[in-house]
Amino acid sequence: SVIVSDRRTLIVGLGKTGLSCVRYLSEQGRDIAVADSRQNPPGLDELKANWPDVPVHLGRFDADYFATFNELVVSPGISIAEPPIADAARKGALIRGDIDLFAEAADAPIVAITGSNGKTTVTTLLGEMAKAAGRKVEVGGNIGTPALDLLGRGAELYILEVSSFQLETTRELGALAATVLNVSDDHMDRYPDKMAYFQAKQRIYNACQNAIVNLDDALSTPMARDNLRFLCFGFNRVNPDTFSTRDDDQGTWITFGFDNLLLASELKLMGRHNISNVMAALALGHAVGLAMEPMLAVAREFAGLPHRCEFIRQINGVDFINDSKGTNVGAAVAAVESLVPTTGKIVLIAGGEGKGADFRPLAEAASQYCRAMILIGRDADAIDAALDEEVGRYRADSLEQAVREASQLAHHGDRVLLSPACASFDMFSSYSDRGDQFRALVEAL
Ligand code: UMA
Ligand code: ADP
Repeated sequence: SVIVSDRRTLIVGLGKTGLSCVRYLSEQGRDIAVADSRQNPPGLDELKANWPDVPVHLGRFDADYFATFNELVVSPGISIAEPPIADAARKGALIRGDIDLFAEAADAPIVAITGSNGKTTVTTLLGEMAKAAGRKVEVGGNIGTPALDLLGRGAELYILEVSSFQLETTRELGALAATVLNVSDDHMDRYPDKMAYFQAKQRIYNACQNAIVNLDDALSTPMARDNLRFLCFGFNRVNPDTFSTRDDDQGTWITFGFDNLLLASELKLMGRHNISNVMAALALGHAVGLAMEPMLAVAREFAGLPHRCEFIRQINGVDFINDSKGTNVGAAVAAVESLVPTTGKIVLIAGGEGKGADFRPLAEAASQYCRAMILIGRDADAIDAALDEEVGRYRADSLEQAVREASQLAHHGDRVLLSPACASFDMFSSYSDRGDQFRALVEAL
């Protein structure tokens, strides 16, 4: 890339991402400033302590100030449609994000994972597989550690979880292997329509070498396919270059090409969606040359992450399951479908901040599999309105009341599932806070 000596960069946002950009760009000796719309953003103390000379502009974004920069590095929590940012872009400023800076600087191959659901599971699983296969790997991005903070640690391979927000500001990621795991409604409060969300996700394939395509979701397929190699995954599609499944009298096999790799029953992960996640991780790993045996050993041992279809305890024959990370409709539907007990039904606790989603797919799953729904949070009404009449529904003002209600409604053999289909910020500080409170309440029953 060309180093323009008079380039002035405004870092927009002072959360984790903003700070990582300050750290990286100041190391590069670049002329930077920071803006955050909040009066007291989270990274302020650290900025003042370590980079006292970097100018900081707090409070309402000022279009005139933004227009004095020719490059804006925008954090994912801020929409690039915000007028001061859109204006600066119109005047010729380059709008980019931390992943774009990372792609330019990365000194080892990148594996990139996006999708509406399963990102963190696949990213973590693949990270473990790469370690087991003897690679020096750094894992980060949307999963937690900002991508730029992974640089300079001697990685041989980077594995990044990337969100649609991060992809909007990424021009050419140039991944060795990348995937859109699946696409269902999410973040409809940030996008004008589904197409815009889908297009943001598609940018993960820009300048990519190996696309890992989910055959069960057409929206996973790259739109542009020049010089792109395909490796596929999907259920019941045994084929060359495809990770798939095959059923026989021993059960469901996960396959590659025509070979059986392992039985789904050997996995500690629960649910059909996790079989898909395992196939995706194997395909990504294979695309970057990881050996199969260590990958399979990790797949067998991996027990999943907290708050994702996590079993808490059984009380009087009722399982309690924490899926607090089920923060959109697609996730909650997958959790319900995966967890229906053989003899009983599901009592589902859902609700929160709905992000403008269409709840009809959840209503359909509820009609089929749920004994009752307990609705909480800001968008309880929106979910209620989507539900069929015959589905029993109850309102709860607190998670505590919801758990109590659910445990009373559940029959022997049922499962009580917290999979809210919504963000948590109306009642909790985060999805993990919501899940931790749920766990504590269930343990206290
Ligand atoms: N904010 C303001 N004004 C500002 C800047 C930010 O109000 O000027 C608000 C945003 O609206 C948002 C919050 O601050 O509510 C955090 O935004 P941010 O961009 O500063 O976030 P970071 O702390 O940098 O964390 C981001 C990701 N957060 C978001 O995309 C909102 C983290 O993903 C990610 O782990 C981190 O970068 C490192 O890469 C979190 C997330 O919720 C876990 N991601 C969404 C998801 O998974 O659904 C996309
Ligand atoms: P993300 O990082 O994309 O939010 P996670 O791996 O954290 O994904 O999983 C979040 C939730 O999404 C899970 O708790 C589960 O309810 C659902 N989920 C996970 N994988 C899939 C999948 N492949 N398809 C549909 N839903 C999924």
